[in-house]
Amino acid sequence: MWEELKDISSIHQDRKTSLTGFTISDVVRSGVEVPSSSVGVYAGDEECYLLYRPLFEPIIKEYHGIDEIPSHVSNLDPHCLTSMIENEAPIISTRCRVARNLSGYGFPAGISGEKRLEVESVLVTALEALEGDLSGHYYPYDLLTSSEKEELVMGGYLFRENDKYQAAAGISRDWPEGRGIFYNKDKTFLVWVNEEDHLRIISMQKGISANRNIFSLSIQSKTGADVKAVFDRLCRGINTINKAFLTHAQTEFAFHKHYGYLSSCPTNLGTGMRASVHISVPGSFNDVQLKNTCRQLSLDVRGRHGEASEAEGGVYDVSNRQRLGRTEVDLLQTVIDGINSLITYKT
Ligand code: ADP
Ligand code: DAR
Repeated sequence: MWEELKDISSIHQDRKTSLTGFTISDVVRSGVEVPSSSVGVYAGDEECYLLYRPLFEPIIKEYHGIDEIPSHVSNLDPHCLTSMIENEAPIISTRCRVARNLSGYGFPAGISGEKRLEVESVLVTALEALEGDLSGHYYPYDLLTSSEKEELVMGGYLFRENDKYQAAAGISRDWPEGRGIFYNKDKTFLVWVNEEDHLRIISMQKGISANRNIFSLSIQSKTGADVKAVFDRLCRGINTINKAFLTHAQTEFAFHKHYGYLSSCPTNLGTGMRASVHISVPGSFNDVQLKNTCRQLSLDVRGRHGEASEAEGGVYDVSNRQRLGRTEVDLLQTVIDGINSLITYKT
């Protein structure tokens, strides 16, 4: 990869983006400094995707499994879902999140400390305008106690500190200034502020009891991961926050007609959406079998505690891998249909 990059780098070595002065070396720094990177590049601002297009586009096509860069189309209408996850699926919890950045500001890898605090202020104003089941409070990260952080992280609600990829990319500069989390009283609607992206807008809720595995046909209780309710809450949150930006800050989500909603990492372009279920899988279904089957179903498998974690107690995080080239409804339908296929699988 680096050999191929050197040619691109020599062409672009004197280039800098206008807003943050991000160079191609800045873009690839994380991948160069952390060899375990699977992607290794981050954008410091919107212009990176255009100025360093020869670098980004092959990565984008490969990750999202597309041959051509599309014109992005969004569908945030839960009524367009055509099916639900079967009741017998042992879903412990359901989560749907999108990555978003504010247009006109450097992304976390390139933003200045002063502008990061300005982004936090704009976001908090918008979040305070949320009403009904979306209303909640903003908690600046540096005001959370260690035990509060631990409880929120272990509950799956809060980002982890010391991400080596983000540190190498410059995303963690001035940590924890300007970072924080917003959530409603039930912790079913949450917003991460100034972590990997300016916003991670999250809707999540516990599913049914986990005391059944993926193959048990004895339905001990009426079940069902209410994916539609989780998605509906997310869509209302996205739309409300974007309207608040337009009203209070005369800005909106960073967007490109082909790349969709622009994110720090190219894996989160397009919809920026990862829809995941935590599902209980018995020991007889080993890691390799599960990951191979999920790959065939266009699904990604993570551990119970997030991207870099392993399964715990037979619980896996299964979600859509693709984020660009299909709508939010289509990607969510892929997860629903994939889980319904998975629960019919016999080892
Ligand atoms: P992201 O989803 O934002 O890309 P991660 O995969 O690291 O990042 O997940 C972030 C946090 O969300 C982790 O603590 C993870 O355990 C939690 N999480 C993800 N999906 C679910 C889910 N379906 N139910 C409960 N918690 C979840
Ligand atoms: N760890 C980085 C990013 C991969 C995608 N995950 C994100 N963006 N959180 C890597 O290059 O492996």
